[in-house]
Amino acid sequence: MTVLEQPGSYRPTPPPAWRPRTDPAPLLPDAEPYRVLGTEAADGLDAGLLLRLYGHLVRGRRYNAQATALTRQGRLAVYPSSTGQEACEVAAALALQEQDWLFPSYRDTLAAVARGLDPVQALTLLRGDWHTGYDPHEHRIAPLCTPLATQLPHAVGLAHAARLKGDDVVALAMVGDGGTSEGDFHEALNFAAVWRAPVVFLVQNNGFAISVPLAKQTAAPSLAHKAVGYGMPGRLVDGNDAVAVHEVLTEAVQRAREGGGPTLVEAVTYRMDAHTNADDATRYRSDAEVDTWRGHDPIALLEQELTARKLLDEATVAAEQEAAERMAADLRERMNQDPVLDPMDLFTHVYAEQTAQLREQAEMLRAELDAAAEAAPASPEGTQR
Ligand SMILES: Cc1ncc(C[n+]2csc(CCOP(=O)(O)OP(=O)(O)O)c2C)c(N)n1
Repeated sequence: MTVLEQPGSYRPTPPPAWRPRTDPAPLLPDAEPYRVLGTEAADGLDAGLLLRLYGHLVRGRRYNAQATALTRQGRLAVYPSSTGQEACEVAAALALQEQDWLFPSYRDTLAAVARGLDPVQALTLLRGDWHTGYDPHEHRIAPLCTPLATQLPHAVGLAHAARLKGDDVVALAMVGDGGTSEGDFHEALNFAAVWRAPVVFLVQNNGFAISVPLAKQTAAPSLAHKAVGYGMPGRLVDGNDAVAVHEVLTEAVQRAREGGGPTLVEAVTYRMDAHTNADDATRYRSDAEVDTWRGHDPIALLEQELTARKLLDEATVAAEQEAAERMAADLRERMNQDPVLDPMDLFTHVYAEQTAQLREQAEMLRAELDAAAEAAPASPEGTQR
């Protein structure tokens, strides 16, 4: 007699004993973002580190202001400012060792510059040029990535490959809160955790993905909580506290280097400027909200700590401001020079061996350029724009 013929007597066999494969408790982020400045944790901090961070933050803010001004002068096509987020940018760069790799998004110019990239080269792409503008291998900085979150699987791939080769390399990948909704975010974190790849994911939660606020982006308790689903630790940090971000990232990088696997860090911060110069932020957020964040400014927080510890005097502030002005003047001057570009360059790096179709297109362009050069009076400057 079957079970169906005896409905009242059916007793399901209990499932095999189940327990989580990983204890989720140690992976959970703290309830509150981790802070150092203005707390007891700041006692005994290395003065050299504080002053180094301060100098980078001051120059970084000036860089954002100058690059934004260059968009108004038509020298840059677009600039996504990281004003308000400088602590994340600088700490990300300083947490890495020389042999490590940085995978930035379009907003992370400052991180690239803090890692040593020429400030002009960092703006080449945003100037409307067709290529990255720098050699990614020279400073181990991947191209500033515009398609959201695609830099994350690249970072995981590089880190995993480095480990297979036995190279001591950690990859730090930066992404915005909006980018966490992309499939690439999921694929990168899942692969990284399964393979224990030496990667650190830094999410800068700056409140918005253009006009979309975080509440419409995710229903998760925090973005750091997402880490638990992949089996890696999630850390929540005050993204405007440069020392806290530096400490958390340095720990995560160290953990990755020692074979401990990836970490997801959510830095809670705020984008003080509009999404880019092409955006009007007043259409989706209030001045009062922006003012609240002005009271938690990353540079002011560090200045307060330095002043309280008598590490900052007027002369030091003036010297840092002067250094920032010199950097801005140099940036202005070099960005105001017209680059001389060869349109034929378009074909140079597409394939190692050019296809017949590309060869045909290149010949067509060559002929058009030659015809245009014959028709117009010769220009010694070459092609300008
Ligand atoms: C795959 C992809 N989809 C859409 C866009 C258009 N886009 C550019 S920026 C942006 C918002 C991203 O916000 P977030 O990830 O929070 O980073 P933030 O700009 O705040 O630094 C969107 C949707 C894009 N660049 N790539």
